[in-house]
Amino acid sequence: MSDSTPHLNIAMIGYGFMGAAHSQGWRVAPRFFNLAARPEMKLLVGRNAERVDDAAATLGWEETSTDWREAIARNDIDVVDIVTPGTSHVDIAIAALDAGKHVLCEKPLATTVRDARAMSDAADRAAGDGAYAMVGFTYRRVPAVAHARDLIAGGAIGDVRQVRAEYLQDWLVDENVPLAWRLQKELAGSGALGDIGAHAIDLAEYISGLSLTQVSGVIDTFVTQRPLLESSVGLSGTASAEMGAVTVDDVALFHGRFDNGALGTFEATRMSTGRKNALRIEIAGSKGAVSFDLEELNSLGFYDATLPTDRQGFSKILVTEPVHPYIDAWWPAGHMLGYEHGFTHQAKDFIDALSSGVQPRPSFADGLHVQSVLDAVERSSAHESVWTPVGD
Ligand code: SOE
Repeated sequence: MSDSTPHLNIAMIGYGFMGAAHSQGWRVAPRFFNLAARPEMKLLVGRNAERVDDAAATLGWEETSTDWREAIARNDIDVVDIVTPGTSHVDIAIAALDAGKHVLCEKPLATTVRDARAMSDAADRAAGDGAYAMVGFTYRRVPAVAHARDLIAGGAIGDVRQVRAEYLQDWLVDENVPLAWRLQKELAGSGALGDIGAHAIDLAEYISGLSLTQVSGVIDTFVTQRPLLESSVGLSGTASAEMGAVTVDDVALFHGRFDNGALGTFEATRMSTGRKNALRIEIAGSKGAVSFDLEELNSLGFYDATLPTDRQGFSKILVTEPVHPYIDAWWPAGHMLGYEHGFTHQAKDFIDALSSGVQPRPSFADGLHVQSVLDAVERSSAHESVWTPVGD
């Protein structure tokens, strides 16, 4: 990148878990990828002045503010990156898009279909003026995931018939984990369903190239009261003696029908004792199958049913060759990548799209679709798991 490379000034709203991950992406992307514009980590926004100053110093942001409206009002800000709890996405994203800023927004897009639709409409309006919006379904940027999609798009497994997608965590097994924002419906929208089920839905559709049209599901909450947080809205914090109601699901299970007639099973849970961050997808087709597990993210399982029977079997492709997506910017073959690389690839892909004036994916319309699936699962669960159309 030369000195004449244009700059893209970023303002990031929020600085928790995702804020740290996005910062890593903005910081590292220009050092490994040849980008047409250089991201500048200009402004970090958070409500508490002291904490946002500390976060900016740690994560590498130039300036801070305690009001997200400052990011919208400033002419020198090109991109607004939203990593706040779900409930605030709608106001920030629409204000930013209406002001002509590009927007990157964490998933799920919103807490309701109504808000997600308003955001998608705002994104359509802004795209007409050259400002683009993207949702942070980061796992699309894991090389093995992108490779699985390429294989399926190239016909390597034939027609997709079955999809199995599960995202399993266990951080809520402990009943003393306090009532953080991810456990409150008004802040998060839903629980395991929206927080991690949204990833399983997006990945299943992204890898298979299919779209869910109807679902039948059940959601449940096993621990209905948790200690209130004494301070902060983060995942951690001190638990007080007072209890509050958990208003979101701990577990969501559903079946889905895709637009080509394929069937899917989905599970999202933060109660799967022993499973820390197991996002697993298996897709079976008429000529083969692929299988991915985030806990082994450098590899992809592949079964080729067209081989002579005596040679058939799942093989493990180590997705670290320069021919694999994103890899030629990194290390020699076999030198592993990790969780954080997805955020670097996300920053790279976003900047590439903005620089070439094309709509980055997943778009807000894609985010609205996932929100509609989440909503259909909740409605199905409320009506004895009846098959429910996904109404985008
Ligand atoms: C962010 O993309 C995210 O979905 C978090 O919100 C989840 O809690 C995390 O475990 C997976 O990533």
